[in-house]
Amino acid sequence: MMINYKNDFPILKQTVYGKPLVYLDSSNSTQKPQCVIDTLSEYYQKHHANIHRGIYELSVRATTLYENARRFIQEFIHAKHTHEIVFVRGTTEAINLVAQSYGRSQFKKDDEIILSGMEHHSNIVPWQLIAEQTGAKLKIIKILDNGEIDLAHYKTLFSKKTKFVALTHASNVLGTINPIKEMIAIAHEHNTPVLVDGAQAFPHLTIDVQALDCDFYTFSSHKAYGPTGIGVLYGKTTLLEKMPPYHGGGNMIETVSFDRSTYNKLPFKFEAGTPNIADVIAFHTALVYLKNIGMEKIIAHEKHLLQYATEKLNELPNLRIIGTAPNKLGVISFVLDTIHPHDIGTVLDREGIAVRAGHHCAMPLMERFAIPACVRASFGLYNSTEDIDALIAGLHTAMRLFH
Ligand code: C6P
Repeated sequence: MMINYKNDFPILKQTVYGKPLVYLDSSNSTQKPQCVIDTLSEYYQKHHANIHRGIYELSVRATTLYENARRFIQEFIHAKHTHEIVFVRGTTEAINLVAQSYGRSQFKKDDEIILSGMEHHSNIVPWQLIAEQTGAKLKIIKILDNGEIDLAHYKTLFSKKTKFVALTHASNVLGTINPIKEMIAIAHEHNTPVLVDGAQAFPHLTIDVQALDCDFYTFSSHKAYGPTGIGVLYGKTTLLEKMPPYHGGGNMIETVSFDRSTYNKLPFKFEAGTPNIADVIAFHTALVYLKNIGMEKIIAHEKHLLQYATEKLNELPNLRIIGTAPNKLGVISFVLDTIHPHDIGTVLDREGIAVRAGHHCAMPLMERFAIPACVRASFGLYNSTEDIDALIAGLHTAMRLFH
């Protein structure tokens, strides 16, 4: 069951402060395999030209590579059509696009938007902005003590005014994998569309948007072994079609005159300007890399790491894991005694161990668990049980230093 792909990631071969680098911050951003780095360099050396415009060989080739990536992603998440895959800068932009385009055209005063109490700021603030602009209101699903969503509470939040539900597939702090299929079905009983924030789930689970029946699904390449600056908005055709453009500019139009413009067909209506061509193509390479390993294998590996780390961390006195749901990603957040999470992060850094310490862009969740911050270790396919042993040793050092 154990897999070891560390050698594919050149960055992981370095030392930090004279210690081998132990990278435990994949929920923040994953490292990149050599094949992704090579694709970027090869693209600029051999294939670059602007796309969808040129009639010459290079432009046709770049356009083909870009559109092949879209087709691969469509198949990877089991979307019905390629035009349901819209390239954006990342999850954050995808959610803002839906909030501003769908929300601005559909919400009115006193309409209600349901979010959960475990959302990342990227799935809170865009909805607050559109609520301020339209007079809509937010309703928040409670979180249980073990870090699961309170489904009973969720069901009570629907009313005639409910217009939208936006939920994370998995929490970036608690690791909880939410029962989104069930939650989407409940929302649909109330004729309410659902956006799923897949930033954390996409790189670590198999995603089938048709089986989930979600209306929108969003994710970022950089958390899935691809480059930064690129992400995807999946949307059902019927919804994307009725939404107005988000950005105006080249590529997204059909005709322009000073009286009026008409818009390009999907997905181009939402891809104004020259897109991030190279990173789309390198994201394709990252997904081929994942597919070749096999998502099932990656899932089993990360589950094993989670179990191992949970057992080891629970052996430490005065350590409290935040988020103990039975169904979790390879993400463990914790607080340790009275040692401030930032101090723990600093000590671990000196040992060559990269973790994240802070509020993890989920301040309402920190408040829910009555903590100012926590330390988070998160795993990728390149991690091993030795990395977790190094973390435990680093925590012992922190405990010695601060007592
Ligand atoms: N979470 C973390 O360390 P972007 O930055 O657009 O690629 O992704 C935003 C985002 C949205 N939703 C969830 C659930 C996320 O976890 C993130 C990014 C990182 O947890 C950086 S704050």
